[in-house]
Amino acid sequence: MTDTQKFFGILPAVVTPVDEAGRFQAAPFEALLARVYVAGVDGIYVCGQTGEGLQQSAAQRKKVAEVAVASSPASKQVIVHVGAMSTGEAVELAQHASRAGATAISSLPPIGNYSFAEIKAYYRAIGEASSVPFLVYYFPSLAPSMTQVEQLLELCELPNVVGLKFTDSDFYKLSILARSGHVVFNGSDEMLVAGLLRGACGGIGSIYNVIPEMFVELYALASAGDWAEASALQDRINDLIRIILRYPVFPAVKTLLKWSGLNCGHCVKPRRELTAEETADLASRLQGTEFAERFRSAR
Ligand code: MN9
Repeated sequence: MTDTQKFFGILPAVVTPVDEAGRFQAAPFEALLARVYVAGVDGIYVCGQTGEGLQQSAAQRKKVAEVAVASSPASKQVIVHVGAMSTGEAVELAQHASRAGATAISSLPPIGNYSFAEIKAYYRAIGEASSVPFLVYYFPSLAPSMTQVEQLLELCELPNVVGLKFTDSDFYKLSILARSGHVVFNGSDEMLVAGLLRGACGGIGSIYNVIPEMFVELYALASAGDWAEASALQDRINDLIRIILRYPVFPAVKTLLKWSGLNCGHCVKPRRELTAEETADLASRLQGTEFAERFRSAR
């Protein structure tokens, strides 16, 4: 099986349930995974931005990765984000995830004002430490020195790198990467249909936590070439995303999960909770939408 056949479909960037002190809560995490797999997702992306990997200790991230692998059917893709503030810690997490049974690893660029040469050395070290495929996480606002398509193609040549998680709206760039034979996951949930049309093999996203089956259906429609229906479904999804984006995304997603009967606790500080006013506003905006019933405990 080639890499482009091995990676596909809908992968929620799953939230990490934590208590008020930021300690990982395995039981709601297992319940969330069971729920998204029942909805038909093809895998999960663990401890990324949505999963607040960078806000947790390395020891806790290893635990989350282990529970993620243990709670996933063997046929599902478990991609563990190992990006960290230092190359050393990212390498340690990459080695751990490879041993723990992850399907692949992934990493954001190092956060800070680094040159492309520094970023490339970081990715090389992680790729060399990994024994599973590696997906670079392209997120231009976090790393302005890593935005040119030639640079991204260069990173795709590093050891074990098979492609990227692509969070941008430049679908010209996306299409070049995909046509060059690399695995490209779309990262902007509100533009998934556009990414799929231009060659993404699937999508990884935070909104998939709350409406996984709608994204599964969108992917099925796109795979069948039914672009008109896929686009209409994207519009329905975006009615919810427009509401969510009025607030900080990750606490909003956790609030919606709670309202759908799955308490995933808090976000890791310094990420704040929604205020009482925002929570009431979110609840009232859901009223009368097709999502009202799903998040019924908001009433
Ligand atoms: O890349 C996610 N982006 C971030 C993935 O986590 C910053 C997306 O899933 C967005 O949260 C989503 C809403 O804008 O598209």
